[in-house]
This record gives sequence, structure tokens and C-alpha cells, in this order.
Amino acid sequence: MPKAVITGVTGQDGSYLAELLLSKGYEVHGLIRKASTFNTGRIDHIYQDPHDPSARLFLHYGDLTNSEQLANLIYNVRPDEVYHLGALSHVKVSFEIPEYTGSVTGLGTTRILEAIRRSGLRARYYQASSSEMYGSAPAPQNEDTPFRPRSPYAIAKLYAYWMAANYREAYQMFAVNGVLFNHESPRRGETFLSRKVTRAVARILAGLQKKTYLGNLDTRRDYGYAPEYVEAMWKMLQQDEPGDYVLGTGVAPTMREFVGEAFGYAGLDWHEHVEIDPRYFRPTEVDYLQADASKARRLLGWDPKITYRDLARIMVDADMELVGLPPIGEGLAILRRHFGDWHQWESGVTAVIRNAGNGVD
Ligand code: NDP
Ligand code: GDR
Repeated sequence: MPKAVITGVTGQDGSYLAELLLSKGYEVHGLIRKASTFNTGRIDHIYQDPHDPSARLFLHYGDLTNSEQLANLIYNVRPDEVYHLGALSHVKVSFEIPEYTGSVTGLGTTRILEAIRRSGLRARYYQASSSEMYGSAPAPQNEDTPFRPRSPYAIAKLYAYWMAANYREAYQMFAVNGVLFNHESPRRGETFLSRKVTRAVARILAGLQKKTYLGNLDTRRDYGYAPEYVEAMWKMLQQDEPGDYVLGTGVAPTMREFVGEAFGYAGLDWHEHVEIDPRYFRPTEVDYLQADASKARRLLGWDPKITYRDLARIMVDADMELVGLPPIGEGLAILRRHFGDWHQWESGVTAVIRNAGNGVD
């Protein structure tokens, strides 16, 4: 049975990836942070008591700032594959805590890579790189586009990207950079634009709030559906040779267009419910991210099915269910039409976001 370690298993991507790997027969070991509140809401539905002889998901406490815990994890588990997804992943927050971002998102990668190298294992390694690294580089961006990062987060990710590339060259490690453009889902954190908007739509429909406050809506993001991206992460590690791959849909609406789509789907006029609050502006912004994912299409056979209009429907439906309203239903129909079981939108998906707090922005 192949063994995988996932850092960031409690996050959006980690939870979908854990489901995918379990469905493929893997034993999955996830790194989780010790918190005084529950932070396993996204994976509670797949958690099994480790005393159960059939258990294949195991959770280990650790922090990306602590190399000893990471070394112990890799040494004890002896994984075949390591998916390094853990990071401080919020761009705006990275401006507020840049040093910590560098330690977690940047140096955390070195700590994991060193743990693998020192263990002597030939584990394959996936690095969660980001389209944010392109920053102000003109769209569309692909594997050959020069990086022009515009935030402490993007700079930390760029450091991590080059560390993965260096371990590949220096130690012949099977290290892969997945340069992923934005991917969203009902499990997206509530403070990212897409989820903040779809959650607001549902709460406005339910009479729980009247307005939401947003920042710069002129930017363009290439929005895809997260479960499709974790499948490509796995494919990258099954190739004969390690390499770097851009993943994105090629469709990049402005954030204003996404807002209009989500509110419009629910029959609401967004102008009546959205106010602009400069506190959400970033000191330096990334204006236009649009993927040219032709390499992934060609070599991985990766062909994403969901772009932003369908995504808005999937997420609004899920958030409506979450607040106790009957979903409009187009999102559910889209998922049924395109996908098999493992990330079909079912009660499991909304159950795992039900624990999310209210009132955060
Ligand atoms: P999330 O923010 O949902 O998840 C981040 C994960 O990292 C969480 O499990 C979090 O734990 C964990 N984490 C944060 N800090 C630490 C730490 N100090 N020690 C251990 N674990 C920590 O991110 P996503 O799932 O959206 O993204 C996954 C990865 O992909 C990230 O590296 C992100 O930067 C990158 N990425 C994401 C894209 C996207 O559009 N989603 C696009 C490109 C790259 P906890 O639950 O305790 O907070
Ligand atoms: P991003 O995602 O910065 O692209 O990073 P986010 O949803 O935070 O912002 C997208 C765009 O929307 C604008 N915006 C707002 N953003 C937030 N969060 N809140 C608001 O109220 C708001 N109003 C407008 C932003 O300025 C930005 O232009 C995500 C993360 O998942 C990263 O970890 C990942 O690497 C990149 O995607 C690819």
C-alpha cells in the first residue's frame, strides 16, 4: 500500500487530496497544528479511529516552523510521496505578518525537503507553488514566464519554488512544482474572495446579513474548481520524470464579474449589497492572472471542466444549504453531470464546512 504525507491536510486542498488518495488505496498521514479549537472540520468525515484495524488516515501534530517534528514525521512514516500544501496562504495577511509568512511558507519548505533528504528516502515531493509568483508579469502566464512577485506571500512561495527545483538538481530528488492558479470550492476559507461572496449571498437570502464589504474588484483571477486540481497534483507525481506544471482554466474574470455571477444566480442585484472598503486593498496588487496550462493538458491529460460561472453556482448552492435554505440546484446538477463519486457534492461536503464560524470577513 503506497504511503503519502500531506502537510496542510486540514486546508481546502489537503482535505480533497486526502479523500482522493484514500480512494486510490493509499495510507495517508496528515500534519496538523495543535490548536485550542477544532481545526479538523474539513477532514472529520474521513477520519477513522487509529485503533480501527482498517484505518488508513493518520494525523500527526507538528508545525512547519519546527524542523524536529517534521524530521520525525518523515523518518517514522517513511512515505513514498510527500505533498507539501501547508502554508500561510492568505496574500493580504502576509503583508501584516511578513516575517512569519517567510518562516512558514518559505522556510517550511526547506525544513520538509531537508527532512526527506536526511532520511535517505527516495520519496517523491510535490511543492504547492502559486500563480501569485507571476505577480505583475503579463498574462497569460506559463512555465516559461518570468516571476515578478508582489507580496510577502508570493516572495516566500518563490523561495520555496527554487528550493524544490534546487533539491531536484542537487540531490536528484523527484521534486515537482505545481504552479496553481486560483482554485475554489465550498471548502474554500471564508476570508478568500470567492467564498466570502458566495457565503454572503446565502446569508443575505437567509436574512442573516444585508451587505458585504469587499476590496479591489478590478483584478482578474483564473478561477477553477479545487478537486480537479488535486487530481493533477497526484498525476504530477506519477510521471516518469519530475517537472513543473502550470494549472488553470485559461478563463480569468474580473472579481466584479464573479461577484455579479454569484449574486445574479441567486436573483440579487450585487450593487445593493456590496460596499467597497479600502481596508481590503493590498499595498501592491496583482492585476491579471490567466493560465496557459497547455503543458499540463499535453503531458498530464489534464482538462478542467469547471470555470467561474459553474463555480459560482456550485458554491452558492453549497452555502445556501449551509444556512438551511434549499439550494437553487444548478450547482448540484453541474457536479452530477461532470464527476464521479469522490468529490461529488453530497451532504459530506457541506457537513465539513458547517463547523465554520459566523461573522468573519
Ligand atoms: P488553506 O489556507 O486552506 O490551507 C493551508 C493549510 O496549511 C492548513 O491546513 C493550515 O492549517 C496549514 N498551515 C498553516 N500554517 C501552518 C503551520 N505553521 N504549520 C503547519 N500547518 C500549517 O490553503 P489551500 O488548501 O487553499 O492551499 C493549499 C496550498 O496551495 C497552500 O500552500 C497555498 O499557498 C497553495 N496554493 C493555493 C491555491 C488556491 O487557489 N487555493 C493556488 C496556488 C497555491 P490550519 O487548518 O491549522 O490553519
Ligand atoms: P488571492 O485570493 O489573493 O488570489 O490568493 P483572494 O481570494 O484573497 O483575492 C482574490 C482577489 O480578490 C480581491 N479582493 C478580495 N480578496 C479578499 N480576500 N477579500 C476581499 O474582501 C476582497 N475584495 C477584493 C483581492 O484583492 C484579489 O485581487 C489565493 C490564495 O489561495 C493563495 O494562497 C494562492 O496562491 C492564490 O490564490 C493563487
